[in-house]
Amino acid sequence: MAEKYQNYIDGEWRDSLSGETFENRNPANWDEVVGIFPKSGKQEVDKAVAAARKAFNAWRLMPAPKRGMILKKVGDLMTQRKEEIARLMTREMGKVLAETRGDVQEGIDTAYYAAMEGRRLLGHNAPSELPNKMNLSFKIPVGVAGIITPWNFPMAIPTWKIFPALVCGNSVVFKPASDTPATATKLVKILVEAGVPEGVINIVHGGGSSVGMAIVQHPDVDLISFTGSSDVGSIINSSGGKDLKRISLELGGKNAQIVMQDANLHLALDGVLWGAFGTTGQRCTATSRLILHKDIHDKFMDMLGESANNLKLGDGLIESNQVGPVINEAAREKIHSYIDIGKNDGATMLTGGEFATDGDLSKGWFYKPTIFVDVKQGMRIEQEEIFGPVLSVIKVNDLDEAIKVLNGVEYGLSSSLYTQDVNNAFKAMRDINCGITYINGPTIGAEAHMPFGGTKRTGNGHREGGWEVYDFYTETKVVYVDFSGKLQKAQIDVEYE
Ligand code: UN1
Repeated sequence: MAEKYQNYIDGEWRDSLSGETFENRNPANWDEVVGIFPKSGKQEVDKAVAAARKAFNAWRLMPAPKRGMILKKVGDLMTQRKEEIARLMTREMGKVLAETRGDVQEGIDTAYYAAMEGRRLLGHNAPSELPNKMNLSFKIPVGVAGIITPWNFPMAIPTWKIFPALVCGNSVVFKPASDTPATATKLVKILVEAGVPEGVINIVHGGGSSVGMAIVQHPDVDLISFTGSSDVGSIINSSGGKDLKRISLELGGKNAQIVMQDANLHLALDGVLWGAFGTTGQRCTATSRLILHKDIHDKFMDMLGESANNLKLGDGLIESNQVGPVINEAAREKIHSYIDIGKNDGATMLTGGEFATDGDLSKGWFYKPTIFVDVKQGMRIEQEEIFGPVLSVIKVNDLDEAIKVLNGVEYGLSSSLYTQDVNNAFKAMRDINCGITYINGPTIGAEAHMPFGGTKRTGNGHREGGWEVYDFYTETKVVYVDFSGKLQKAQIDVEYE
């Protein structure tokens, strides 16, 4: 029997009000039901938001270092349960164990960073223009945070949002992707066990258009943090934005790796295999374009085509497998639809382009690593986010052209340049219009303590991770203290020679 899961609202585990449920199946073996979840909607969201609002006042008054200590315990519990969570995550969304362990580790790193941030949350002080007066600023929480997360990093991404939200003193209503509700529930159980009070953390399971939109439109939710597609992000932005909510969006990518003629080609090969086919290409940071200098194009393609064919597909629970399935049937259909699109636009398919169905693979959503060559700037496979194991290769004449191609998309998340020439490296660091650039590393693998996010349609200017995210989850409060004992007027009682 598959395990039955519940919502967590106002300190209680509860079924949906209607009693309706949805199933979550293993993408590597669709016969396996991982769990049964409450199918919820606006009414459950209303209850969760009311609980979060009620709990907010006491939580905001708890000293931030004490809130940080709860997050320290969260990190310790995640460390103890790392393997158990990683295995559940692999069953739930398919990526291989080494990667789901990494996903949990990213959450642990985020917990310990948040724990110590409870002792920082620094404000400023600045001199006053008047005597016997002090000016300072400090951070205060925003209120109720609505957190909506994707399935590709089912632990790391929720922690990027929930941990800073909590340490800053906000209460949280959390809607995880309906493809990964089990991992999300594990996280909430850990938060509760570590001592997050009733009502401060709530989880409501269900679809984006029901639960997600109810959170975005709720008048008592003060801020929204969402990771997902640019199209959904744009809907959230207009819907929540009209009520002047604070909104952080981390959206799509069409990330490219450039390989120059002077690069270490073996290093660049390892980089592109990991960047393009790790997580089955389902990262916002995945390498979906490879921009090759003309002098090494043919040689590099010989090396790459063979290596991509040798990648071992299979159930991520088996340690020797390198590439898991894609998340679900709709995703596989979408990926496959790009094969005809690429061919019709004139690209040449070098390898892949079909479902992988040998043996046990026939029971899951497996797709062969796919490479297109002869791709030209502007083709749809070169412009659109496919979110699967599909790589488009573009040949260029020099670095200027490479950067122009790299920048010529509507997204700006991650990017990479392989070169041994220091001048090329610095030029790329300056001129690539993305939130993240790797030199001699693949486009994936951001570290939890660094700001994460992108330019253009990748987001709306906010960053997750690192120190910057703490600005998103706080308001700046400015205080002036006048201890002169008389009325002093700024700008007026100031004598300048
Ligand atoms: C994502 O794909 O949304 O940098 C997040 C990386 C990971 C996070 C990816 N640490 O690839």
